[in-house]
Amino acid sequence: MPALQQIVVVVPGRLHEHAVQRLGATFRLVRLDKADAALAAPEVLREARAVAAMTTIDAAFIDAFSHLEIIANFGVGYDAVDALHAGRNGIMVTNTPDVLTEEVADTAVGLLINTVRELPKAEKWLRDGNWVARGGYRLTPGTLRGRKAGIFGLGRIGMAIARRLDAFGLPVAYHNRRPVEGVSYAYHPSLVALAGAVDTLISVAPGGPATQKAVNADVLKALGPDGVFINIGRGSTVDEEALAAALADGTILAAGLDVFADEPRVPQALLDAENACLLPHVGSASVHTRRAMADLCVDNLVSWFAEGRALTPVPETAHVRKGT
Ligand code: NAP
Ligand code: 8YV
Repeated sequence: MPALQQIVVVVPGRLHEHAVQRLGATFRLVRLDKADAALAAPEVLREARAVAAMTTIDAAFIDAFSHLEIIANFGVGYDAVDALHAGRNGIMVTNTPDVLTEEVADTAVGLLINTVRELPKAEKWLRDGNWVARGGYRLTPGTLRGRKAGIFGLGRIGMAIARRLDAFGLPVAYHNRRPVEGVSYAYHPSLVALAGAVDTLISVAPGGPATQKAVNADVLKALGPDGVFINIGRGSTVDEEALAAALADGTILAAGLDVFADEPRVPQALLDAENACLLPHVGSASVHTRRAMADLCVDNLVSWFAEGRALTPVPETAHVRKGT
């Protein structure tokens, strides 16, 4: 496709290698160390028509380009991209939904079981020689049996988690801004009401101003002393100080966290919490799923420039149409 080969696509920061290879083979690829317009040559700022990224793309970076048409985000969560600003300026933003849904739901349920049944600690017990020297690992205070699950963010991934919990025999309730049509799970109009009605809260809500520190001290108190909190969504949705305090003083039983507010930095108080199971943001991190995300990220750009339409626009830019 020679026409595509003349289109300048900027990749700031790191990106999945398969995406980089496809972009290089299809477009005129320009790499920047990070999303800082000062690092780009003036002709790149003038000529670039697309950005593909898995890093923060703010309004200043967007505004630095004079002919930018589309930003392809690697990841379904696009809270790091100023999509509202892009949409207001007629710039399309795409993300990578669906292709990671089942993988992330698998991870969420794995994290829940690890948290409640302490499987990583039990394995460490064996590897450290304690099984021989001291006997079996302790009976876990936590169990999935008899639990009631609440999902904060019953969207694509939330539904996939709910289906898995159905199979585990756990009743499911949820909180979104509005009830989901055609779903029989109990709806709670506030997060604190949901937390009060369940003992297992799973957050898979997007990041951003509307969900900033939504899981706060009140929510954790409502969850109660047998409460388990799982976060597979975004770290910014949690008041991490309140969570560490709740874990330390028994306000809740345990937490399983795949995401943190300031990744890759994890607060010391959470690292110190014996009753927290911590993962380094691996929800979608299999070779299979990351490659599918890379393909969808690039396919959005190919479709935009070859067919004139994005495959998976984010809601804030769904109105944006390709000019001539
Ligand atoms: P989705 O289909 O858009 O679902 C998001 C859900 O959150 C929707 O049901 C939405 O319902 C609800 N929601 C949004 N804003 C809300 C608010 N202010 N208050 C209450 N509910 C709200 O997205 P998805 O594909 O399931 O992905 C969800 C999130 O998971 C992503 O945004 C990303 O942050 C995270 N994620 C993490 C990993 C990982 O590796 N850990 C991987 C993939 C995704 P309403 O619009 O009706 O409120
Ligand atoms: C990715 C994610 O690992 O899709 C998302 O929203 O959080 C993960 O699947 C991440 O976006 C890539 O850095």
